[in-house]
Amino acid sequence: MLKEAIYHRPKNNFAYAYDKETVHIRIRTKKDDLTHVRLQHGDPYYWTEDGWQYQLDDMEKSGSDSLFDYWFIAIKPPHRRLRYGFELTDETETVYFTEKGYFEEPPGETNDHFSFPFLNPIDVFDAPDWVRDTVWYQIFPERFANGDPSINPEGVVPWASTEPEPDNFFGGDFEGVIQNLDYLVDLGVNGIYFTPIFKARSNHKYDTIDYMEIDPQFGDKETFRRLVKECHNRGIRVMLDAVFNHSGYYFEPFQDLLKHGEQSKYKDWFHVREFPIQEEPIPSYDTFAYVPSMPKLNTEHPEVRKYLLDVGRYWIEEFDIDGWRLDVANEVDHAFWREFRKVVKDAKEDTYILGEIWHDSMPWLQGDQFDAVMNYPFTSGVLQFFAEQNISATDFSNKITNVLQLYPENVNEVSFNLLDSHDTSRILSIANENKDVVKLIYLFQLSFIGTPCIYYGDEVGMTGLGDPGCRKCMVWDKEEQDLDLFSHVQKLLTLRKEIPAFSNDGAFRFIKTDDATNSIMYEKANDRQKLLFVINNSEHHVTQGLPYAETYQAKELLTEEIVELNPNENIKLNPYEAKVYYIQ
Ligand code: ARE
Repeated sequence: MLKEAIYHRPKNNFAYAYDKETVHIRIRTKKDDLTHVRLQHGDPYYWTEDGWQYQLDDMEKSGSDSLFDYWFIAIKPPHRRLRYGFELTDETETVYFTEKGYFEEPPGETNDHFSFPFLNPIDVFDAPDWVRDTVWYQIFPERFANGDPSINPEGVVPWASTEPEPDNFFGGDFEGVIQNLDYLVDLGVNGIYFTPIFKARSNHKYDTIDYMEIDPQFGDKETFRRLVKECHNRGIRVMLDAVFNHSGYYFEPFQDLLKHGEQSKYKDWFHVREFPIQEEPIPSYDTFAYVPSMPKLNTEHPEVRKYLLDVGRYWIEEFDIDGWRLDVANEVDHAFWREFRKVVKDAKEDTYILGEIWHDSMPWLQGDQFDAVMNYPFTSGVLQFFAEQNISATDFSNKITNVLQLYPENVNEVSFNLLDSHDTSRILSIANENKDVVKLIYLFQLSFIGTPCIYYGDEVGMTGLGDPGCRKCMVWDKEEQDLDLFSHVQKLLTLRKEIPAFSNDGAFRFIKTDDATNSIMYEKANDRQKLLFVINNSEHHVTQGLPYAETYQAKELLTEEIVELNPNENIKLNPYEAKVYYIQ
């Protein structure tokens, strides 16, 4: 037994409250090392003359990656307290593992065990219920639709007349979004994430001038109010982008600082390292990256905190928005986010808080800060396997397993799973414009655990490399839209809505990964439904044996054919073909 590989730590992704009565326990061991793992657990205070009273229950191997196996069990401790240890068995020995190390016999002293002291309901990670059933659509407002040319910004160029540049304008606005909401309903999404809409100079609006004002090129507050209402009338939630890490150059307090230097009353609103202020060669104040026009805000300063918290509350209370996406969330202090959570949940209990973090985000996902993060680790696994075709099927399953083990299950169920965004190349371009591959990617994304997001225009086959190439004007001309891709996404969204096991009510499990054929098989299942996904991510014809010993009737959901799944017959797949069997 390789003890050095064994890892467990309470109160994070290895031991957490799943709901008000259930604790999930996981342990990591070396891959293929152990044959059996049991959890020894009991109430710390339940003693009789025979000593501590505990139970031993089997843990299930819930997944593996390239180095490790992960074991899982759900426990409902009757008095919400838990003391526990692990019984670990390999081919040659059984040992007991607790907070104090390894023992040959189960330790009788509960002091030695791991402790989950008490399941306090207020500490349970609790994202709004509606999020689990949400499919997001990301809109970059300058580029979605120009519905009111009378408010075009200066120097606007005709829609799609040229490539997007870092500083050109096409005049997208709220009216344009309102006019096209039925298109989104038809597609089947039910949440919109808007990149920033507040007053700013640039076309992307990440350089805020005034957080309490709508940028006039998008409309006014009345138009925005109408936009939110029209969305809500159609069952669509609205999430805005909060750029609280930094302000824009023309934000009044920063202008005051530039003007009055050390004498400015806003001196401490920012992080000035040295006066006089200079922008070159690198700014003498902290910024987003080294961008001088994005001075970092001092969120520890009480006035800054108050101002930004008021912003967080204002757009909820006055306009009824449903969520905040937090820009550069990991560079802002945790204390601020804890307060932010209180304020926005107080304004509306089921507000969704999504942090923009590209890395491991467990410290923000403990229930006291964010409800989710943008799941870029998911993105990178999907892109590498499907779009870039530079990792094997096994590497892919290792990566995805890793993503699932990184966070608690209740966190995974609301994780924001994106394929691309306004910061990256578009999915079709990353996939070398191979539409069949993109169809497989949508199948995987839309059948996975979490809440998927579609970047505007991807569904009709838009392309574009990087920022600003990915920010082209939305294609509205039906002749230029890829309607076949649109129908594919639409169909998957319908399946996600109609079959609970397709979405978050089905547990995800890889069944097989075949490196020789570059194909994968996974299952989504709950007590009532079972779905088998078979995906051929290669340019060859592929056959795969079934993972079942019995014969089943099934409906293939993409073709709607009724078929018999016979263990003696192979499944045949064309190049880049997928099959989804709904097993009866
Ligand atoms: C502009 C130009 C770029 C140029 C950049 C730097 O367009 O071509 O490279 O300036 O001078 C906004 C605009 C951008 C603009 C930028 C600066 O949308 O167009 O870029 O402002 O003016 C990291 C951060 C993450 C951040 C990304 C971009 O961690 O928070 O970088 N994303 C948000 C928004 C952006 C926005 C800003 C932040 C600033 O989503 O749209 O940019 O408000 C790795 C790292 C990540 C890194 C990621 C991407 O994986 O681990 O930490 O994210 O790559 O670089």
